[in-house]
Amino acid sequence: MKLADLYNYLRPEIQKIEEELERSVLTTHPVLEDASLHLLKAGGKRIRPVVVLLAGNYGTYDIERIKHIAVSLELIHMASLVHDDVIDDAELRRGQKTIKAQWDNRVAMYSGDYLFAKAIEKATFFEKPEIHKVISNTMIEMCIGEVEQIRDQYNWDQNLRTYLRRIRRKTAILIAVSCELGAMASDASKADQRRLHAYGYNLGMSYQIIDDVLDFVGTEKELGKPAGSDLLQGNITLPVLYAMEKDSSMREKLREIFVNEDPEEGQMREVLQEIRESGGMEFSKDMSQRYLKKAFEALEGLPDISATESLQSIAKYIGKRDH
Ligand code: 2DE
Ligand code: MG
Ligand code: MG
Ligand code: MG
Repeated sequence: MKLADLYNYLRPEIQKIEEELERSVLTTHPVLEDASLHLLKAGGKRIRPVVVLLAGNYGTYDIERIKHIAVSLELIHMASLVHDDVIDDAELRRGQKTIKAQWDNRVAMYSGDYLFAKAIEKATFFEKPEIHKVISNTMIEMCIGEVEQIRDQYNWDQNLRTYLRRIRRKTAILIAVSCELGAMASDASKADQRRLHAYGYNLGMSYQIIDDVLDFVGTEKELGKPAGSDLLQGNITLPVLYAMEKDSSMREKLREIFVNEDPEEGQMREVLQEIRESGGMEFSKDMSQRYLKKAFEALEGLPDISATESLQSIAKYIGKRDH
């Protein structure tokens, strides 16, 4: 099954989530509503709600029950992006202007808070205390991830472990719990909840590593921002770590050109090219594929139902993603 087929087959459910999302951001305040709708209408793959719905099939499937989890997790994701774009000073998101660019940082901070509040409102429908606990922990981990990313900016001496820990917090955990909670709310077995968590975690890791590769090899049009933005902002991702590990003069070179955190354009272009040619792209893609393989393996113990096939399709799509 292809990803488009998967979305087609889930169409009525996705439609329902879409309507719930739209309903939940409506408010009497025009700016908060416009800003939230602006991000919502910019689209997105809705991976988190989709995996919540799929995971619901491993227990007693009830869309009326799990839709609240799907919507809440997507709202948390959206809120985190609105705040992230303030921190990263980003102009574009999903091919549209970010809230901070269209309005300003203050509107973005409060729109983000507003989306969080709406996510919490949905939580009133969650029946199990365990679900609240998992979500709170996830949000805490995401905050830690962002704070550590700031701490590690321009730190040319960091290692693979700090990188993996960072991407686990900023991306993988939310996808992992989306899978897990869909199953938990549907009373799936503990073993299946664990398998789905492992699937989501490995899928998220694989996804973020590819995202970090694409930041080097994608075109400005595909990325919606200039290539090399991560490095320019001092965010050290896997290809850079590899290039520095392979040739320590690269580490010194980066230290030098980023001495004032503002590299000269020509030097930046040169170093980007060197990283592209370092073997770091191949190494990173390879590591991404290894996580993907683990995601497939996590699915092995699950029953042979169409949801399992759909989760495989999502993993296949992530493996082929090139922009
Ligand atoms: C995106 O990372 C960051 C996602 C996590 C944001 C978390 C925040 C903490 P990127 P892109 C802001 C607050 C959130 C809570 C409490 C849930 O690498 O390239 O900047 O998409 O991603 O901008
Ligand atoms: Mg960002
Ligand atoms: Mg960021
Ligand atoms: Mg990125």
